[in-house]
Amino acid sequence: MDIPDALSQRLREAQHILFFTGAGVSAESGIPTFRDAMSGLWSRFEATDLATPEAFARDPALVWGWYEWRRRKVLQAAPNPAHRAIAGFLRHAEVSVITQNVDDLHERAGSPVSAHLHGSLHAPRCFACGHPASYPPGVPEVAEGGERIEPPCCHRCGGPLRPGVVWFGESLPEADWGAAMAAIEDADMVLSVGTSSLVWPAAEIPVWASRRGACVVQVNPQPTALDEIATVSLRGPAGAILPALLESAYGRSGA
Ligand code: BV8
Ligand code: ZN
Repeated sequence: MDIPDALSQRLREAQHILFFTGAGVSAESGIPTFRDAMSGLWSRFEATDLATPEAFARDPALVWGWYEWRRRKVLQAAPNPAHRAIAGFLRHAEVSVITQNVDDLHERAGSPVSAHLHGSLHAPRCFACGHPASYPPGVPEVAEGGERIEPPCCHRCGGPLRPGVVWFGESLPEADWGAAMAAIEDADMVLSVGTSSLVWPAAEIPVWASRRGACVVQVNPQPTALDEIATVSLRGPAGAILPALLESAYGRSGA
C-alpha cells in the first residue's frame, strides 16, 4: 500500500502515538468482530442485547456459553501483523494502546496495553458479590454451533461467575478510562484501527484528541462515523496497512 509522504513524515516526527483499537485489529487473527460474533445458537440475537447484565440474569448459560465460545477463539488465535506492527512502533516513539477489545493479542504481540476500556475475557468475577475468579487451564470445549454452558459458582458466595467484560449500561473501569484521558492529553498522533466507532463513550477518544490538535489517522476497510473528523482514512485491512505505515515511517530496518 502506498503511504502518502506527508503521512510518513508526520509519523516519523510523532512524539506520542495513541493507538485506539477495536475488533477489526483482531479480525485477521480469525477472531470474529463484535458484530460478527453472533453465529449458530446466538445468531438470533444482537450482540448489544446479549452483552448486558439483564441478558445474563435472564439466561446465564446462554451468555456464559457465548463468552466461552469467544474465549476459545481467542485462546486458539495468534497476534497478526497489525498487532506486531503496533508493537514495532514502540521502538520509535512513546506509544499508548487504548483498546476496546477484550482479547489479549496486543499483549501477546509485545504491546503493553494502557487501557482495556471494555474489560477482558480473561478475568471472570462473581456476578453476585464481585469476588475475582479464574478459569481452569486449557481451552474450553464449546460446540462450534454454540451451546449453553452453566457458569461455574463463586467460591465465596456460590453466585454465578460472569465474564470480566464491561457490558452495555455498565460504567467503564475508572483506571482504564483515566489512562485513556491521560493519553489524549499527551498524544500528537492517533491511529484509530478497526473500530466501527459506534460505542460510547469510547468512540469519543479520537474526537477529543483531534480537538486537542492531534493528527487522527483511521484504518478500516469500511467508512465509519470517524471519517468526518479523521485527518486521513486509509481504506483497507489493518494487517496490511499498519506494517506499511511502520515501514514507510522508519524504513525496512526500522520495521
Ligand atoms: C456506559 C465488551 C454509562 C462486551 C463492549 C452516549 C454516552 C454514553 C453511553 C452511551 C451513549 N449512547 C449510548 C450509550 C450506551 C452504550 C452504547 O454506546 N451503546 C451503543 C450500542 C449505542 N454504552 C455503554 O453502555 C457503555 N457504558 O456508557 O455507561 C454509565 C455511566 C454511569 C453509570 C452507569 C453507566 C459501555 C459500552 C461497553 C460495551 N461493551 N464490549 C463484549 O465484548 O461482549 S462494546 C463492543 O462493541 C466491543 O467490545 C467493542 O468495543 C465495541 C465496538 O465494536 P468494535 O470494536 O468497533 O467492533 P465492531 O464489530 O463494531 O466493528 C469492527 C470494525 O472493524 C468495523 O468497522 C469493520 O469495518 C472493521 N474491520 C473488519 N476487519 C478489519 C477491520 N478493520 C481493520 N482491519 C480489518 N481486517
Ligand atoms: Zn460471589
